Amino acid sequence: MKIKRYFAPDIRRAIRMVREEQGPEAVILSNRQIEGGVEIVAAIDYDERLLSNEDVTSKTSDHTSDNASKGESGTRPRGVGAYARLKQEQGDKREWQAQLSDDTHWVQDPALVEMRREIKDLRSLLECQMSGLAWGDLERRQPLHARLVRSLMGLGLGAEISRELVREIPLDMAFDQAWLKVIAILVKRIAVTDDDILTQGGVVALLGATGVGKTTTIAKLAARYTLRHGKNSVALISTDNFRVGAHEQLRIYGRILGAPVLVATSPPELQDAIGSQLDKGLILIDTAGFAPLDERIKEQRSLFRVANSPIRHYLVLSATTQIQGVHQAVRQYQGLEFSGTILTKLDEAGSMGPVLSTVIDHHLPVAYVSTGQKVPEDIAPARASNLANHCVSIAQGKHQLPDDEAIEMAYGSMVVTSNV
Ligand SMILES: Nc1nc2c(ncn2[C@@H]2O[C@H](COP(=O)(O)OP(=O)(O)OP(=O)(O)O)[C@@H](O)[C@H]2O)c(=O)[nH]1
Ligand SMILES: [Mg+2]
Repeated sequence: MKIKRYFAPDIRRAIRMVREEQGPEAVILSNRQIEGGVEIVAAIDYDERLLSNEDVTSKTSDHTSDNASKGESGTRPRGVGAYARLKQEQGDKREWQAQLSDDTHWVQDPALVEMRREIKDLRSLLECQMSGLAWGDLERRQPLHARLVRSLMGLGLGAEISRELVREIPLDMAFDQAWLKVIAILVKRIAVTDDDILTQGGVVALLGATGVGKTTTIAKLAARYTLRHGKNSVALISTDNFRVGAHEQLRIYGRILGAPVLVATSPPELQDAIGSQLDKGLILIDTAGFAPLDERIKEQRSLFRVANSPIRHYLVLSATTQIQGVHQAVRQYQGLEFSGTILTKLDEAGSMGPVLSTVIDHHLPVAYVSTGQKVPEDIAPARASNLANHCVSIAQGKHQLPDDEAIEMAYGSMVVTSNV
């Protein structure tokens, strides 16, 4: 039997570490919350008799992870190896066994697995029932609000923001009037930055998921800035060290615009590159796009999380992305402060609801909208009323409202989760 202790920031990652290293046969002996994360003790070739046997002391400490067996982790006992040491120190077998059984969590006990599955099924059944009840309740008690929420969700907006937008609407208002009021509230909730990049200049980095249009948008902004402020007013910096030939696209735009293109792949290089171009009114920094769970995002974040940096960050979001994807795109850059967002691919979007819900939810002002591939034509400063109108007109073009079941589920699960 081989026993090892694992530490991870959360239980999911800790279990993944166990699975990756010890495989599906691994038995999780215990888990507990400790400072900074979760500690799991897992065993492979698990033999229950060994744990109750006197010999366990030497066996477990032989195989426990280095830190645990050397006792580096402080005074608190950790994992099975630590329990064994505790036993040695105290010479009290019963106490050790009692502690082991108190803390042990038999994740793979078939009865527990079955029970957990049943609880999960019951929970989703209950949530489903409550979702239907929550929506039914709204329809019965506040029919105007229910109709408005349905229409807003038809624009692709999330359940929570839809409910918020209608909250202040008097219950006895005529629908058409109420609808105009709701759209006016929506307009107020969309913050914009009023052409800040092209008017203020400065050092600006565009970040965002792969293929959302960062490099194309940089070319559009650089071209527009050059048109306004003349030649030699812009510099471009590529930080994409992750892909072969990554700098080429930017170099081509730089050649066309007569703008220098520099490469920087570490914080000092980036600082030097910025320092060498301070005579320019606008320095635009291009970054590599990554899929949401790509580990290299951390490396990229550390490039930009530099104290007293003059860089303003903008998150580029494609309007063609589904709502979960847009939220994830924002979350993956947590820790970086964004001055605003740039919404791209409005020309291809089937709904503006997901990106608008996301920017409202995360309090991100919209700086620009991109409406096509043409450089420099297809970009404009964001206007809240245009965004809201575009959102409504796309949905009107489709002439379809979400079906009852979809609304019940989305609205109900919002109510259920906000009450948990
Ligand atoms: N339809 C449409 N296409 C766009 C828009 N903006 C960019 N594109 C296209 O989207 C594709 C990807 O654009 P890029 O600028 O290379 O995207 P990126 O974010 O730099 O991509 P990575 O560097 O790979 O992460 C290209 O074909 C662009 O022409 C837009 O507003 N509308
Ligand atoms: Mg690019």
